[in-house]
Amino acid sequence: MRLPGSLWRNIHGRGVPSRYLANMAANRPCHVTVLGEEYPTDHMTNISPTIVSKLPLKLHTQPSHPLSTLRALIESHFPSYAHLSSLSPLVTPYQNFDLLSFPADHPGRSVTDSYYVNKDLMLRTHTSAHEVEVFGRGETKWLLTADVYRRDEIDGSHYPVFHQTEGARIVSANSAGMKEIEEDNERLAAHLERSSIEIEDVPHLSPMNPCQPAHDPKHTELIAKNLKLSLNSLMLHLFGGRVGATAQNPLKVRWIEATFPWTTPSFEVEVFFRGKWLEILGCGVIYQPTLDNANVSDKLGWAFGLGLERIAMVLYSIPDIRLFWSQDPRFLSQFKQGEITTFKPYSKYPACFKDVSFWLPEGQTLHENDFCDLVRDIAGDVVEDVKLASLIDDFTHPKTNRKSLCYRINYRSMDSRSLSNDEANSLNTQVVSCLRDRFRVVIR
Ligand code: FA5
Ligand code: MG
Repeated sequence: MRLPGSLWRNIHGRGVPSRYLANMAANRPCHVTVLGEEYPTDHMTNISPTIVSKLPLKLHTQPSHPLSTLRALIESHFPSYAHLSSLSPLVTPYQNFDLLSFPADHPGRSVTDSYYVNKDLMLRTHTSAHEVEVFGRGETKWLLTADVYRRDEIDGSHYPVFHQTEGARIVSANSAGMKEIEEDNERLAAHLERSSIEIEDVPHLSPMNPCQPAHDPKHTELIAKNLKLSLNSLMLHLFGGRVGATAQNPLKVRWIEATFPWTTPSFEVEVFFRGKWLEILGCGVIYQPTLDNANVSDKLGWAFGLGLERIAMVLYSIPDIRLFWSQDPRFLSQFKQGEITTFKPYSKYPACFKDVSFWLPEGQTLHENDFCDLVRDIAGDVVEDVKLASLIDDFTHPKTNRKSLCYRINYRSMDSRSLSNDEANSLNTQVVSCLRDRFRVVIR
């Protein structure tokens, strides 16, 4: 891996540690600077300069930004909850995965899916990474909003950084705790009955979505019901009236069974918007070992994780996820803190497609996320999407056994000015040369 010197810095200590020699051999600098701190690199290091540059931005705390208004709107619906929004994105794989019972071979742990500073430190891939820590501090009802990072493809609804709000509630696992939940369920059900919302539900428990061995099924039913009522009422608060949800045309919400390693039963929620079901959150009854890890074994409860961009794209009619990162005054000046307004698109510049066709060295593969990160490091937000150009171009030569790939990159500026063909060519030339250096490919 070769990265620009501004971010990666070699530190020459006394003597030459073996890690230093290993990094030299891999053409990898010894240290990386993240949020002003230096960290040693190793074979897992894959955090890129583009990603590092996003870490200080915290869009969900920037006044007037749609993500900040949405965070405040969600918080206002849970006034008695603790509201957290300043936890560091750097977590250990132990926090992000192990404390939540992710199996050792879960694909989310791989360097193709997650960003690692080194083997012991990574960027959180979800806000659930903080569950054990926050429960361990004694919080019983809380919301936590934060930036999360995942290596992913590039298109209009996928960006390697997005924002989530985690919400959780735990109560004592005794009759007093269950009474508290039952009373809340009655209150929420009465409120929802009077509202225009059409809910497609699934049973709280099923053979594929079972109760935990440590739980009384009656308690699980009450907790799952409280989770569903709390979230249905949040959906109504967020979407009701705003996106044309009226008595004649009620808001449609659909519950689906899901699986998460640290909840069971588990669910996902989709909202019907402009003719499509949109997945906006995952949730469930917290797996008891997660609460044991937080030293609150005498409690039980629920947790959810909402995707803020997905919801904001619906509420504000924002068509492209890159726009959230725009510094263009034509974007930013459209929004005021606390107000949900319809985004007015400004002139869209023409797309500029460039193909990159190459042979991989024999036996070598190239993960699409590695290719996308390389392109983003060079072209930044000027790249709108990256697609495998055609299946024909993804083939293995019968004689040489070498694999050939062709990606089509769409360069298009979403900000300030049109991108000239010369500029797109120059970016594409840099992509090609970086691809040659980093992956030893042969350009076709
Ligand atoms: C999670 O991240 C779980 N941590 C949610 C959870 C929390 C489950 C607590 C149980 C208990 P998932 O990967 O499905 O789950 O992401 C949650 C939401 O984040 C999705 O529903 C979606 O709205 C949003 N999301 C996921 N991936 C992306 C992406 N690449 N771009 C934008 N939003 C995304
Ligand atoms: Mg999901």
